[in-house]
Amino acid sequence: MMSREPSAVPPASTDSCFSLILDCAGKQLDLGSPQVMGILNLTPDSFSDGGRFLNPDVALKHALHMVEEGAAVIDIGGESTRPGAQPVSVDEELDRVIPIIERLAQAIPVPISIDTNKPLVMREAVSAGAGMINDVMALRELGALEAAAETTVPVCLMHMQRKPRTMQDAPHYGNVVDEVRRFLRQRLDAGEAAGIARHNMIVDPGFGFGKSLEHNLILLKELQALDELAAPVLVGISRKSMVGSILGDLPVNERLMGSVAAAVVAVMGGAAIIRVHDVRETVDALKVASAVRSAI
Ligand code: 9MG
Repeated sequence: MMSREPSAVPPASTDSCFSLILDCAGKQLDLGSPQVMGILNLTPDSFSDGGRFLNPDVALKHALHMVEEGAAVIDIGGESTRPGAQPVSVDEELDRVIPIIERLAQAIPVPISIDTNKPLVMREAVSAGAGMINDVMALRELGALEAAAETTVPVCLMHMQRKPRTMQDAPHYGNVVDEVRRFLRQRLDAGEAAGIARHNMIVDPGFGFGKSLEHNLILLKELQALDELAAPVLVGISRKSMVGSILGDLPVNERLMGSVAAAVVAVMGGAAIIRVHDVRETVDALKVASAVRSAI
C-alpha cells in the first residue's frame, strides 16, 4: 500500500454549502480544498492518450505515479467519450476496467472513480473497489439511476447536449448557463428521487460536450452560477480542443500551460475537483489558486 504525504494545500473558503468530505467506499475525498482527479483511459481511441495504457502494468504504473504527484482520485474509463467515438459493448468495457480496478484498489490510498454510463459497469466496478461513479450521461441510461443508488458511492452528473457521436454538430443554446444549470438541477432531483443522497452528488458543466468554444468560455467565466445547486463542481478541460483553439490550434501535446491556466480559472470560480492528465503541474497551480481564494 502506498502512502501519501499530507496535502499542503490550504483550506478553501469555509462557506461551502456541500459536504466537504465524501466517503468513497471507505476512502475519503476531502473537498475542503480543490482536488485533482487524475485521468486513466484504458481505451485505444481517447483523444489525448488513446492506446497508451492498454498494457495493465503500464496502466497501474501510471496510476501510482499520478497518486505520487498528488491526485486525490483516479478516474478510470474503458470507453472513449471524444466526439465521434464508437460505442463499446458492456463486456468489452468490463474486460478493460475491472482487472485494473481490482489491482489498483489494493495499491493506492485514494478513491477510484469509474467513468461509465452503463449500469452493469457501475455495479461491477464498485464491487471491484471503485468508490465513485463519473457519468457523462448524468444517469440518463436505462437503469443507471437505480444502479448508482444501489452502490451508495458518490456520483458525478455531467451535462452533455446529445451523445458523443453527434454532440459537436452545431450545438445551440438560448442561454447556455441557464440551460446547463437547469439540466443539472433536474438530474440532482432525479438522483434524489431514485435514492441517491444529495450530499453524494457532484455536478459538472461538461466542457466540450455539445458546446462551441463560445459556450465553453461563457460557462467557465460564469462557473459560480452553479453555486446555486449546492453541490461540489467538477471541471474537465485538460488538453481539450477549447484550449487548443484559444492558443491558435495547438496540438494536444502542447496544451499543458493552457490547461493549467483553465484549471486555475475554474478553481477561482468555485470548482472543487479538476479532472486532468497532467497531475503535478495542476496540483502546484491549484495550491496557489487555493491560497489566494482562501486569503482573508
Ligand atoms: C470522461 N470525461 C471526459 N471529459 C470529462 C469531463 O469534462 N467531465 C467529466 N466528469 N468526465 C469527463
